[in-house]
This record gives sequence, structure tokens and C-alpha cells, in this order.
Amino acid sequence: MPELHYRTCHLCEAMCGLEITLDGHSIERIAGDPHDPFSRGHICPKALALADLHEDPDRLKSPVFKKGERWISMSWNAAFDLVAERVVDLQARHGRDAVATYTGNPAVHNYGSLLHGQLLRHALGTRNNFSATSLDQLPHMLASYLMFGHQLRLPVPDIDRTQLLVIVGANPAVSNGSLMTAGDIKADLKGIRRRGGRVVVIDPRRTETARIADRHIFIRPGTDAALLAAIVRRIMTHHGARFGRLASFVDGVETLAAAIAPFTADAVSAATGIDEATIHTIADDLVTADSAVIYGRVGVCTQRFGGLCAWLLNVVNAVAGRLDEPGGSMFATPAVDLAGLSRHIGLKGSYATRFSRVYGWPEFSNELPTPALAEEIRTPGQGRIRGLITSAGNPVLSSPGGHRLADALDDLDFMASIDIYVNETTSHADVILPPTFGLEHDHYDVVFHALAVRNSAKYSPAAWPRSAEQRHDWEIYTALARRIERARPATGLGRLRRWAIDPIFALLGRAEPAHIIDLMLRGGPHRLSLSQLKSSPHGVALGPLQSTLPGALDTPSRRIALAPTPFIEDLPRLVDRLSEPRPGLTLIGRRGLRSNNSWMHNVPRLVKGKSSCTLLMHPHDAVQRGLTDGQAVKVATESGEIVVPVELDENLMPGVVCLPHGWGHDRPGVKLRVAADHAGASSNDVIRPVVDPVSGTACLNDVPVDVSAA
Ligand SMILES: Nc1nc2c(c(=O)[nH]1)N[C@H]1C(S)=C(S)[C@@H](COP(=O)(O)OP(=O)(O)OC[C@H]3O[C@@H](n4cnc5c(=O)[nH]c(N)nc54)[C@H](O)[C@@H]3O)O[C@H]1N2
Ligand SMILES: Nc1nc2c(c(=O)[nH]1)N[C@H]1C(S)=C(S)[C@@H](COP(=O)(O)OP(=O)(O)OC[C@H]3O[C@@H](n4cnc5c(=O)[nH]c(N)nc54)[C@H](O)[C@@H]3O)O[C@H]1N2
Ligand code: SF4
Ligand SMILES: [Mo]
Repeated sequence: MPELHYRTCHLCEAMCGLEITLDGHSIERIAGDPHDPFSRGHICPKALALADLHEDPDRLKSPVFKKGERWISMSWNAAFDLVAERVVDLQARHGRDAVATYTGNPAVHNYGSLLHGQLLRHALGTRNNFSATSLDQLPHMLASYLMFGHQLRLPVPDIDRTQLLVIVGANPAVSNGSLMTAGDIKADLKGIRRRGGRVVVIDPRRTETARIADRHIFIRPGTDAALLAAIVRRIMTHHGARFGRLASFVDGVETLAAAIAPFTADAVSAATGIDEATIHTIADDLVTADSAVIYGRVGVCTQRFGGLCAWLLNVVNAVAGRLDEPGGSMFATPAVDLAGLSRHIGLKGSYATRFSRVYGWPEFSNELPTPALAEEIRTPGQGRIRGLITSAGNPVLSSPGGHRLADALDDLDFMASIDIYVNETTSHADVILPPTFGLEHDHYDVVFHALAVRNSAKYSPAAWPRSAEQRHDWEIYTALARRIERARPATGLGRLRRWAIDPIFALLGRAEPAHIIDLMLRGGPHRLSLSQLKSSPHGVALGPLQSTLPGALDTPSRRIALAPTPFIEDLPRLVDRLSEPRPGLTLIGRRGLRSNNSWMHNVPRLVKGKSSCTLLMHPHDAVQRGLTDGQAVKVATESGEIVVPVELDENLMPGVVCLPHGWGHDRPGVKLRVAADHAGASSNDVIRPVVDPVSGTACLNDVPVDVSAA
């Protein structure tokens, strides 16, 4: 008898509801769940790949260690002992910071990893923690921390009610929405237009989103902060800042007004490539529409002015009277309220309390910028990284200067990876500890319910029994944390006390993730419980976004800090940008619907057909360089060079070229048989490992490059 399971897809942020048919031996069918109140039946091609990932013969299911060129099976106990012994030894000889961690994106989509990963970090006690955050949303978290007092108090656009959505540097029609979890984002964008509202896209490429919008405006890469400052200035001088209900809870209005004075529309027009009248119209429309919100993502985060962009997006919404208003920029009220609960235990965030050893880049929430990792491994001296534990990440492909990081990994004394594949990063490890995947474990979206455009909750039990040899991520973290604590040369009493009185060990060390979620649901704003969610397998709708300010503010003053000093002090750098000479060609990134960062290219149905790892270039730029469509070209910077086919595309702004990331699977040691035949090249081999100095976020867009015939 076929069995039906209902589940939330965990592959991207959209939280689509799935209906999965199992026949006992295999996954028979994966379809959208029309009864899921959040996603209403939507899925994308990646959801079907869950079955392929599940059955992938290259997927690891039990631990392996490297012996020469070979990987040899080992028992879980032996693997845990080996990692604990090596880590404790390195830390005893060189200090706690000698062992680093890197945590990748899928950890955020896996609540067991998210919760119990803290145990491992805690047991290690290292300050050398790295993650995909500094390759991604860090600027938004920093802006929230400095303006609203909590790194997780991240606003989302209320797309169900807005009449004007301005999108800067995001492509939700392909990404399915980021920091804007919506289920079926394309339907929602169309819904705005159907009710007479408008969608405007500002992007150096006429993207798939721009093609379904009312208006697309080209912008020169890396100049968004200047545009946003000019929008703020126009609103403040022409309309007056209008904070509405929040007027008596805002600090820094005068500081802001003075600091943005140089950014007239006229002053930023040449650099941004947007004329003065258009800038005024964007600003005026944001104020005069019935409701409005400006929203930006990866294109404005991962560039030289990421911090300023994230801050100014919030400022535009605030001065236009759109913050915390229906149809504007609002905050979710999630059933598991991580931000609300963590405000009581000191996890609101931290910033620049220390700086990375080699480059002096700022810490954020006990993490350092990932582009610093390679040099922290290679540079001798006190505090050098000699051991590394990666989990759910592939920084060799995902971080700038990836090829140099790959070399650096070989300099480590010890490396362990918690991952399901021998990929470009984990192939450098001494031991790989593979967790269960997808259907084999239960699921609750702790993070993305909190970033959703409407409130809902859904729990998905495991749909497929794991085999006796498999371990969940959270079990791996817990076991490693316990062994590391036990292997440390501390007094027995000290160890005992740590597990008994340290709040992280006391809770996470004893409870399964589902139990913790139950407690959090009960203590959350909707007073739900796990058993209630279990009896609603399609999920429960919890209503539209609600106004939450000023109550949800966590700044010491309990007011909105409109003009945080780190951002104000960074504005002169932006003024200098206005007169910078323009490079010949500048590189930006893109995502593909049938791809998910670096790790789904071993799925035949997603990689079949024409390669998507191509360099997009405007025909004018190609003619100037004597290049023709499909020709192999060399993309070069002082950091490295790669060869890819060029694809001529009039949707690109002249002077801008565009490459996807996450490719380059033909590296030695990688065991991904399908991906090897569709290797492509890694854009991060040409992108320099540098950061926006304020936020410490990687500059992955607006990278000057040379392109010539290969
Ligand atoms: N040039 C450029 N670079 C970029 C970006 C860009 O736009 N341009 N985007 C950046 C962004 S936004 C991100 S988020 C990063 C992503 O960067 P990373 O998180 O470093 O890399 P991923 O490609 O997501 O790799 C995820 C790894 O997790 C493993 N995995 C999958 N599921 C699980 C699981 O349940 N448990 C465990 N333990 N492992 C699992 C996969 O096998 C894979 O090895 O890339 C960044 N890099
Ligand atoms: N299909 C698919 N979906 C995904 C992913 C995937 O790899 N594939 N990855 C997931 C992840 S980890 C994330 S973080 C999200 C990201 O979600 P999004 O941010 O929506 O996705 P991107 O495609 O990176 O969009 C960035 C946009 O910024 C533009 N851009 C580049 N530089 C600039 C600039 O200087 N200024 C402006 N204004 N625009 C610029 C690019 O042209 C691009 O359209 O997507 C998630 N969803
Ligand atoms: S859009 Fe994202 S969540 Fe929805 S089916 Fe596709 S990968 Fe899964
Ligand atoms: Mo991301």
C-alpha cells in the first residue's frame, strides 16, 4: 500500500509543503501539497531532487577516514574518539583557538544542527568560528543588531498587502525568496500587480524577476548604497521623515540628515547610472503609494558596501513611514520565537568586540569573516588555526579565493567534516561523519518561519526510517561535544559541573531537538505544542504579519537607532566611490532554478542539458573583445583565472558580466560522479577574498575582471 507523507521542503527558504508518496521500497512521487496553508501546492524542480539525493549512490551513510588516496569505513565510536582526541590534543598544545569551525547554509535548514551545533561550539570553546553568514546575510543581521538591538529581528516585506514593492539586488523568481519566505513567491508578486499594485526591480541584469515586474531599472554594481542614501535624502528633504506611530521611538534623525547631505540625486546619478528624475520618482512613490516597501538581498549584501546597503534599506522604510506598518517592512511573530527567547539569555548578538588575527576584520556574534579563513590557517604565529571541523558547508566553492582555501586546508594538522558527500571541501578532511538526510529526520523550520511573510507553523516527522548505521546531525554534535569534554584534561568535578549547570549543556546535552521545539512552541507567542502540530500535518496558518514595535525593540534605549555610528562613519568611503573610475568589466553572480549553491549538481535531472555555468556578457562588450556566443573565454583577476563559455545576453547592463557560483567539480579527490561530468568552473577562484570593512561580509559582486578568448 502506498503511504502519503506531508513535509516541508528544506532545500531553500521558501518552505513549500510537499506530498510524498512512499511505496515501502522507494519514493514513488513528490508533489506540491495543495492543503499546505502556507505554500498552497507550490513546488520547484529541486523538490523532486529530494528523491535523487535520498538514493544517490555517492551519498555517505557511515563514517570514513582517509588513508592515502582511499577512504576507509570506521565505526561511529572510533570516529568520535578520533575527532575528540585530535581536537583536544591540538587545543592542549596550541590553545583553544587552534581549532576552528565552519558551518554552511544547510545547517540553518536543519533544526537539529542549528540547536545542537551550539553544543559542539561550546565544547570547543574556540573563537575561530566561520560560517556562510559572512558570505550572505550578515549585513542584514548587523543592521538589525545595531538598529533594533537584536541580530535576529530581521524585517520582511509584507508582500500580501503591499501596493509597491521595490526589489534591489534580489531575484526571487529564481531564488524563491530570501529573508522573505513565501512559499509561492511568483504568485505573490503577480498578486501585487493583480490588485493594482506595482513591482519595481533595480538590478544590473534584467532578471527573471524584472521580467515579471512593472519596471526594471539598471544600476551599476556596487553603487546601491549611494542610490539608497539619495532616496533617504529626497524623502527627508522633500516629504519630511514620517515615522508615524513610531515617531517618539526613533533616535538619530538629525545625525542621519547631516550624514546623507552629500548624496543628492544629482551627485549619485553618474555613478549609479540612474538619472535624477528616476531617483526622485522611486523616493516619492515609496512615500505616496497606499502602502510600500523596499527590499534587498544578496546583490546588495555581498558587495563592498553591504553594511551600508542593509542599514539604508531599513532607513528608507523607516523615513517613508513603512516600518512595522501593514504592507511595509514588518516582523514575523513565529510560533518558535528564537529572537524573543534568546533576548533573555544574552544572544542578541555582538559586534567588533575583537578582530581577526591576520587582516583585523571585525567579529560578529562570535564569528569571523570566512574570507579570512585561509590566511588564518596559513599565517604562522600565536593563534594560528591548525584544526578545522566543517559541517554542512563547502567553502572551497562558496567562499572567495576558494582555490587558496583548498591549498590552506592541506596545511591543517587535522580536519573533520560533517557532511553527506566527499566534495571539494570534505575531500581535504581526515574524517567525514555523514548525517541522515532529508526524509530520514524530522523537521521544523526554526529560522524560516521567523522570516516568513505570513505566520504559520508546521512540523514534519521523519518519512523514511534511518538504518541502524546512520546518525542524525544533532546526535553527531552531541556525541562529539561529550567526547571532547570527556577527553579534556580537566578535573572530573569541573566536567560534571559543566554538564549540570551550564545552560547550553544542561538543556541541549539532555534533550532531543523535538523536545526543545515543544518547549519553545509552548513558550512562544501562539502557545502551540508539538502534539498540536502533529495533528495538523499540512501545517497551521497563524495569520498575517502583526505590528510588533516598539515592544520588540532590544536596543538599550528601547528605541530605534536610526544612525548607528559604524554606518555613519563609513559614509565617507561611499562618497569616494562616487568619483571612482569605472573598470572595463565588473563581475556579478546569479542563481539557477535547477541549482542550489554548490551541492545539488550530482543530481542528473538537475544538470542535464546545456551547461548553466556560463559567463553572460552584453553583445556590445563581446564585439569589442572579438568574442562570439558560445566561445570559451578566460575570466581573470589578480586572484586567479578560469575558463568558461561566454553567452551573449542583452539582458545584462553593458560593462557587467555574470557568472553563477558553486561549480568547479573536477578537483582532485572529489567523489561526485554525476557532477564531475558537468564540472563547470568556480567563480570564487577569481573573486578575491576581501570584505566590506564595516560588516566583514565577502565582496562577491562588483568584482573587476578581464575577459579574453581562452
Ligand atoms: N560567488 C558567490 N559565492 C557565493 C554566493 C554568491 O552569490 N556568489 N552565495 C553565498 C551564499 S548566499 C551561501 S548561503 C553560501 C553557501 O555556502 P556553503 O554553505 O559553504 O555551501 P553549500 O554549497 O550550501 O554546501 C552545503 C554542504 O552541506 C551538505 N549538506 C546538505 N544537507 C546537509 C545536512 O542536512 N547536514 C549536513 N551536515 N550537511 C548537509 C552538502 O553536501 C554540502 O556539502 O555560498 C555563498 N557563496
Ligand atoms: N534556485 C536557487 N534558489 C536559491 C539558491 C540557489 O542557489 N538556487 N540559493 C539560496 C540562497 S543560499 C540564498 S542566500 C538566496 C539568495 O536569494 P536572492 O538574493 O534573491 O538571489 P540572487 O540570485 O543571488 O540575487 C541577487 C541579485 O542581485 C543582483 N546583483 C548583483 N550585484 C548587484 C549590485 O551590485 N546591485 C544590485 N542592485 N544588484 C546586484 C544579481 O543580478 C541578482 O539578480 O537564494 C536561495 N535560493
Ligand atoms: S522553492 Fe525551495 S522549498 Fe520550494 S520546492 Fe523548491 S527548493 Fe523546495
Ligand atoms: Mo545564502
